Amino acid sequence: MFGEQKVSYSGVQPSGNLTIGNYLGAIRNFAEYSAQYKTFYCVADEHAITVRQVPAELRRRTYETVALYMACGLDPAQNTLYVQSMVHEHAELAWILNCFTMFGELSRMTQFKDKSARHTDNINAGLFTYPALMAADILLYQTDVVPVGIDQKQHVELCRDIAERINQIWPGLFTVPEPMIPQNGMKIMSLADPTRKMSKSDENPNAVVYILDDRDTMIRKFRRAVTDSGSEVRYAADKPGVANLMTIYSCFTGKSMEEIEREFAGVGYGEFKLAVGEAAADALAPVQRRYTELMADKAGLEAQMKKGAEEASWYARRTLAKVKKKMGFVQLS
Ligand code: AQP
Repeated sequence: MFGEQKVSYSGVQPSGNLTIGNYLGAIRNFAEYSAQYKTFYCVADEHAITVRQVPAELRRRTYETVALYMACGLDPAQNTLYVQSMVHEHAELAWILNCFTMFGELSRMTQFKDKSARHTDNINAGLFTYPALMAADILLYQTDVVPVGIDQKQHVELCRDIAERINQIWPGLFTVPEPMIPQNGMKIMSLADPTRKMSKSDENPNAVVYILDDRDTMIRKFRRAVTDSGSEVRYAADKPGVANLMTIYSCFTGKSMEEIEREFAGVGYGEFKLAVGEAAADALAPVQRRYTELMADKAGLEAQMKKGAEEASWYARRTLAKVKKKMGFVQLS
């Protein structure tokens, strides 16, 4: 809560090309919140370097992510859209929050366990303390709600614990945020292994559908998606591959699971997978067209980044100044 205004905050890492998981679990829901909240959306480039990045690619994907946010319907006049590394208060508050975050808490984070298992050659301290930076992102803006996919719920819960711990010492210093998780699309799974989350950094490109994949590529990937034994299109726990495809189809068409089961009763998986691919391609075509227009205007994107960073800094500075004063840091007038 900033003054009288309720705040919504979320971010996406430019750590790879954005997937339909990022889209359905997070970005496509973002635009609607600006009616109700003061909204902040960040391109989390500082989070991205917890895994080794190629600098030129990180830079390119930062532009692309800003353009994709806008192509997915985020109007910069109504939402503060900015790049994390352009607002230095994030890194500063993260250090302070590190000093209020326990080793045991960080050790329990499933994302740390997953990513340290996947990147055994680079289990760096930033990967471990990632949730303290994420808490800083959220708490800097006195955030009330954090729209995220279910994979990020554990980090938002830790952020709440950190805020409450600090508020016990200095009551009211931080707003304690709530995660806001969409009912449908909360976790889109890999097309190659439906027991694993679809992730933009997955090394198998056939496991992942990117927002910017062309129509033929999308359809080909869905056609190859792992399904289960049998041939019935039915939503069930013992059919994780089909259930995942049904979730994707439902998100893109708005149809319920019962409607989908009826629509594909008696037809094989082949026809169903083709329909999922076509629905995804149809829904994403306008986003792709708008994205191409936005990317053609690099100066326009940079102007947007500058405006967003200035807006975000105004809020971030105020919270950080209050926190530093409470910490006992000398503040010169
Ligand atoms: N598969 C998913 N289903 C639903 N929501 C998802 N999100 C990510 N994957 C899925 C949501 O997208 C938002 C941005 O995520 P992020 O970029 O901050 O990081 P992440 O959750 O770690 O996403 P990735 O794609 O898995 O990135 P990498 O591979 O770099 O780790 C978040 O709201 C997230 O919940």
